[in-house]
Amino acid sequence: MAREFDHLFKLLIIGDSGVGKSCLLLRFADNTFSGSYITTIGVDFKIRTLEINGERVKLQIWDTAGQERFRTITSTYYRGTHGVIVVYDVTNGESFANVKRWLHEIEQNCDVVNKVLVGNKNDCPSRKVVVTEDAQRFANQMNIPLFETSAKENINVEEMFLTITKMVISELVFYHPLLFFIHVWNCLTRIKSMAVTNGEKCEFAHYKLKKKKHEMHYFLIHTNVQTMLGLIMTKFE
Ligand SMILES: Nc1nc2c(ncn2[C@@H]2O[C@H](COP(=O)(O)OP(=O)(O)OP(=O)(O)O)[C@@H](O)[C@H]2O)c(=O)[nH]1
Ligand SMILES: [Mg+2]
Repeated sequence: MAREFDHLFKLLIIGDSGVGKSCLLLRFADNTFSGSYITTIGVDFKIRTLEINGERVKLQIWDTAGQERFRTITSTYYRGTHGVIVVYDVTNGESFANVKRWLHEIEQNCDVVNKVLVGNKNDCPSRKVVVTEDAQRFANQMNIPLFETSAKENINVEEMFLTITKMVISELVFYHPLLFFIHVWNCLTRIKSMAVTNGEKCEFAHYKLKKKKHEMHYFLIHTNVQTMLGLIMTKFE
């Protein structure tokens, strides 16, 4: 029986109240948008499964409440999180200023986690107060990718979720040699079954197989270098 998914990741959306966290999630999970504002109470979540490089990735996306009165509840939801999406509203300077506070909260609750910074409501130039250059400079300083999105107009939403998912995958593959081998094994099995079941796709599958082999060598070298460096470091500690 085919597996339902190859990876299960938990993503968390945080940011000030009213910046559009729930709308981003609704756009990504259900491709819908509503102009009326219903503040989130506590936490809510939605699931969407993506196919990335032939692997099924199930995303469990937690949408937290931005309102101060729910802060204590929200902090418990950081446990087991693979990626955090920090949202501000490009039409609200205060929500951008508060991003530092949200990043600090992540630091206090997670050891190492993938992050993206999202400037939402990027659909009305006349109301925009957080200019792209300032946001980009800040994102570079913090070493976090920046996305300017619109849940309303469906701009950059899919790209943003895809990027953070790929960041989580590459980190997993990079830091855990065992997972790397499972990943390669999964790819090879999938490509093989594709080649068997679909005659005309054989050539394409063969090409992908060759490409995967290159990737495998690349990652092998990297993981070995990582391990060696780790060993050297422990000798000097
Ligand atoms: N113009 C515009 N409005 C948006 C966009 N995204 C959300 N909104 C509006 O902003 C308001 C707040 O959106 P929500 O998604 O509920 O905000 P939230 O961040 O989840 O707020 P809390 O649950 O209180 O933390 C709603 O009225 C939405 O219609 C967008 O991309 N563009
Ligand atoms: Mg909400």
